[in-house]
Amino acid sequence: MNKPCLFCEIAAGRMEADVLHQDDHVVAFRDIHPQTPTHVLVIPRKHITSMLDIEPVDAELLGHMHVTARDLAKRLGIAESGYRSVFNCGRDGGQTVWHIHLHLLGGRSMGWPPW
Ligand code: DGP
Repeated sequence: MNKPCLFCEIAAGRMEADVLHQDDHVVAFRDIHPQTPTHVLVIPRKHITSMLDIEPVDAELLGHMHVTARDLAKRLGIAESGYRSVFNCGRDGGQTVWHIHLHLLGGRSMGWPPW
């Protein structure tokens, strides 16, 4: 039997996470290995394996993920100083969990380009 998707399990409440927001379409929770003082993941409840698999029908959902990240940035006090929101896609993009997630990173100055 295939292992259940980790982020589907979190979205369904079957696996523990520090959830900061949830609604009918998305769930946001703190990353277990934070890379910045504030590091939150915004995921869709709908299982989408990677950004390679998004469809035109998902446009509103993806927009909602960004609006959710912006609202959380304000709530968590990182909006004024600035933050980064990023989707990692595939091996070279650094993706390790195969359910799309928007990283919301902030709380310190970040460099560019990423290495
Ligand atoms: P990515 O490398 O872009 O696929 O990011 C996956 C992120 O997911 C990574 O920053 C660590 C985080 N993560 C992995 N497993 C768990 C978990 O069980 N709980 C939480 N909260 N985050 C996790």
